[in-house]
Amino acid sequence: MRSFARTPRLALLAGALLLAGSCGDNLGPEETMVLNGTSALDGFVYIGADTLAHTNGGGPAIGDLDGTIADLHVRQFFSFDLTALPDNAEVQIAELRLNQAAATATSYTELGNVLVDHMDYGASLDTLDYNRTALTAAYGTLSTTVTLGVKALTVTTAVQADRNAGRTRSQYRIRFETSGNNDGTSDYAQFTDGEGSTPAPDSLPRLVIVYRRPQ
Ligand SMILES: [Ca+2]
Ligand SMILES: [Ca+2]
Repeated sequence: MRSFARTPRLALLAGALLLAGSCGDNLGPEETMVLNGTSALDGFVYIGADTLAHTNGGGPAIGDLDGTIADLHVRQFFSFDLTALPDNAEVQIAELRLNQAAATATSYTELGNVLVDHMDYGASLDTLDYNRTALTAAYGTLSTTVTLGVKALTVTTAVQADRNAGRTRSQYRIRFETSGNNDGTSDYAQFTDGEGSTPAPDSLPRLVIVYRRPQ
């Protein structure tokens, strides 16, 4: 239901842009491309007693796992291949859609909201990416609640920046505002990765891009 609730908003925005665009510019009609996440590049990174980067399924999560290992923190990463977009496409709207498949009951009250960092972590995911300097840190808030389902964030300027810089991927890191609290109880959420390896992998990672091309 949540994913349906998001769709009209995008359609509404797209409609507004279409009206604006009809006032004399030389751009063609809106076109929409839905990009799936690149599963080989999405995954999670632990830091702490068990530092590792994992891209092949497993147990993706953000938050802390200190119920198992003291002060072990984890973040998730997502990557989208932009090369299918036409070279002359002018991005009008882009929306990141990630499925929250699980969350511990007090994860948000203890660690805060889920933030998105706009990243360039390149052609591999490694342990340095946990703390790698973002292109834009705290680009936006993806989720404020344990409620499961698809969470959406408008990332138009991030995708436009990727295109302007000639990057072939649009990449994101998600994390809680507080990385972890080392309270002896694991506090985490799980967002579905490209392999669909979380519980309830109903919706895989998506980047929806509305663009127009010169006529
Ligand atoms: Ca993966
Ligand atoms: Ca904890």
